[in-house]
Amino acid sequence: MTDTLTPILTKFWDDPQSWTLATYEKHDGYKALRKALGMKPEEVLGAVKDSNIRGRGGAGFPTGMKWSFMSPPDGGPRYLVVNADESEPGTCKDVPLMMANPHSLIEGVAISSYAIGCEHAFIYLRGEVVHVYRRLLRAVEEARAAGYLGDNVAGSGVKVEITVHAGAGAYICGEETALLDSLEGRRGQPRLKPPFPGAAGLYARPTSVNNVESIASVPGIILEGSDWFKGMGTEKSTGFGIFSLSGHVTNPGQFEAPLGITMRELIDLAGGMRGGRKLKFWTPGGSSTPIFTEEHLDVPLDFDSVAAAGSMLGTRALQVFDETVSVVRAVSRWTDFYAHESCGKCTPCREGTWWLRQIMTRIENGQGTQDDIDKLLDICDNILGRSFCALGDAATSPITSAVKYFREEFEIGMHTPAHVLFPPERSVLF
Ligand code: L3W
Ligand code: SF4
Repeated sequence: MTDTLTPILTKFWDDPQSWTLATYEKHDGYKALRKALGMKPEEVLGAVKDSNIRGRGGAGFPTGMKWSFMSPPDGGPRYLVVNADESEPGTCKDVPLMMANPHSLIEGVAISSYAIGCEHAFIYLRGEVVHVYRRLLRAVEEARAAGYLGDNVAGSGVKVEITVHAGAGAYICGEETALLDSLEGRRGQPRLKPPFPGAAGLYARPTSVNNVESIASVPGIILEGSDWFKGMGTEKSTGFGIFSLSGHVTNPGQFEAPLGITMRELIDLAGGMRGGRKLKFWTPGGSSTPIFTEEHLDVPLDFDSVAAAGSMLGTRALQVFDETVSVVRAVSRWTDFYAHESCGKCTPCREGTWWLRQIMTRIENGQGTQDDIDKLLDICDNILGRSFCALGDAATSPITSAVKYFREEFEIGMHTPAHVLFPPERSVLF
């Protein structure tokens, strides 16, 4: 760890039994909950709003604002749903956080529920991560036995229960309204918005859907104060975040740092490029965000700077690809993924991703035709902004950005297969 890093949520991941209540309490765990219960719910909400924390699940919508958009209490139930369906290719921050430090999420859920008047919160987990499901169930049991959950949280008379629910493993269930449908027991497909979940969400009741890392950051904001949080990051992207670095770096992993750190700094922290090879391209926020190249290494990784440079910060899933990788093959794999995960509800995405896959496979195999690049871009144009949810748009991002930076490689794909140009045995990935 260097001075550039801000280990907060990751602070004691290396402790033995870091996931237990005893370890969490040793590191001031649940102190923030006691402090929050001594405040009025609107004061807790005010502190989160004042911190300017923006959602850590990809879109960067301000968390406090989302909470204050919920319909006013009417005596009926209100829900907090934690989106723990981490499925964006390259994203690996919520799963390690829930494994190593599940109580930070549970304490965050208890405080956030108190702030928005929710007595029953849900954690919706992607179905494949059975080990995380078990860990969360155990941690919720521990917290309940210690009086941090239940009918009388920490003796305050406040009620907060948590249900941990495992989905069935569909990428679309990370879209907040598809997640709610799935949680209600239906096939997960996006709902029309508005109404936003804040007005009519789970069981048509006011609901806030927030990412794991957003909620796990709340105890720190309450305990240390919103100025402490705003002291990190940039003016419009406050605080810290977990950056997951994967691919061709010497030491891949999770790096918790202030928003605004650059990819150049992060690659240095990860021990540089593996084998001293040259960087070819990288994703700032998973495969759903337009790719970047070497020219973007000094772009501050905050929401606005990344957007100004033509991509999205997304989930800070930084996938690094060196010069041995075929960009066509990498994009082709991502296109397979989107075609497979398209829920089929709307035509541009359902049909368009199928066509993108046909063309990408042709080009990858060196069997592209002269007008295939134009066709790819034309199909992307017909998906982007015309799909029902963000998945359709996301499917176009790797293609349009890869053609922008590496058009030549697509042109070579008219006659030379990617595996000839970039033999897979030279590269661990792809
Ligand atoms: C009330 C309004 N609420 C917006 C709420 C809305 C939602 C949040 C953000 O997509 C992105 C996507 C992926 N009144 C509101 C309002 N809200 N206006 O704010 O909404 P939105 O529509 O900007 O985004 P989204 O539909 O939540 C998320 C990108 O993130 N992404 C992430 C992918 C995968 C993961 C994962 O695996 N963990 O997150 C990657 O880049 O492409 O653009 O809550 O209700 N007027
Ligand atoms: Fe389903 Fe794709 Fe349409 Fe989203 S864009 S609703 S995933 S078909």
